[in-house]
Amino acid sequence: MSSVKIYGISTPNVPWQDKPEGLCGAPVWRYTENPIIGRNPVKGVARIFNSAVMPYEGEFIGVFRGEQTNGVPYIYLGRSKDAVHWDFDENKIPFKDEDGNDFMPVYAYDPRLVKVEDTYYIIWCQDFYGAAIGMAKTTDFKSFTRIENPFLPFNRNAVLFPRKIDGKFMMLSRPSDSGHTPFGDIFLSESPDMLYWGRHRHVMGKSFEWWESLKIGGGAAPIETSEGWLLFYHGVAGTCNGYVYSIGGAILDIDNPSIVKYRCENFLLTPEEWYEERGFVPNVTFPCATLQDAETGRIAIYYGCADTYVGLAFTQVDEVVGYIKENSVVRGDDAEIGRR
Ligand code: BMA
Repeated sequence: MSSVKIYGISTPNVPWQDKPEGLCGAPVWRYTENPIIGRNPVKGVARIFNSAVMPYEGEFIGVFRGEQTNGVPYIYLGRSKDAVHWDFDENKIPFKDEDGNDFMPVYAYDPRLVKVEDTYYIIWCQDFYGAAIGMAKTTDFKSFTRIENPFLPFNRNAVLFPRKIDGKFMMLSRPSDSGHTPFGDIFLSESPDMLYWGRHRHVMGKSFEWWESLKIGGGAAPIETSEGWLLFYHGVAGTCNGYVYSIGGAILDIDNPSIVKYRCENFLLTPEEWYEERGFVPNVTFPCATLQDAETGRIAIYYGCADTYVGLAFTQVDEVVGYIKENSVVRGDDAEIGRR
């Protein structure tokens, strides 16, 4: 039993391997059989990465960024009994709009999947006269209704909280430009109805730490714990040889998540294995989802590797929260309510 409590959906069959002996640095360790999804995973798709999974009916379901063989990314549904071995639909997710007409985004990437009350929401990046956030909902993973885009362009990175706060849906996002944005902070927006979004607040900025000194972006849906919302996010360094994407950790105030309580000055995971360093875009570890079990405190992190593969890493809630707190540096901007 963990001393830091996890609230929300529990997943007793979360994939797991014990911490290896001699691990130094952050208490996050890779699955020894990584990557869990290799190249050419399904007909017409060259690579799957930056994807999100959830428990569903005792097994697992997920939305996957599939880079088609024509190079255009789209979202595919996948199912798994153990959350490690996945079967993918050959067809793209067939979205309909709210009038029942077919809806096919020009492109769709970096999907997140979050259950709020009885509905599953998919949030991704798509073209809206430039890169912007697209959304759809489903209750059965058979019909998918595209709902209104929450934000104006440009924004390429968004994830919902798994429950309402004070009666409002809450979403983290990272306003950007339409390209390979060389800047970016995480913001929070709220909505009473999933249609109108406002009361925007600044959550966290890029930091002085070199591994996240260019930009940051929300990653997996925040995990509700007795210490606050545990957020795994990505932080980017701009090097002379291109961007490097690492995984960071922070804890946000439970009632007002625009306030950062703790923020780890060290990365939790950074590219160092071949499947993270080598691929379509080298040196990328990009978290999009977690599975967690309240009883044991086990957390499995799903992350995209080098824009080519999906990797799995593990941590334990007491250890990772302890590490974030011990190594926390929260600067003025982050501790504020974030309104100017
Ligand atoms: C970001 C997004 C991600 C990608 C990353 C590294 O801007 O496009 O999908 O993983 O760049 O290429």
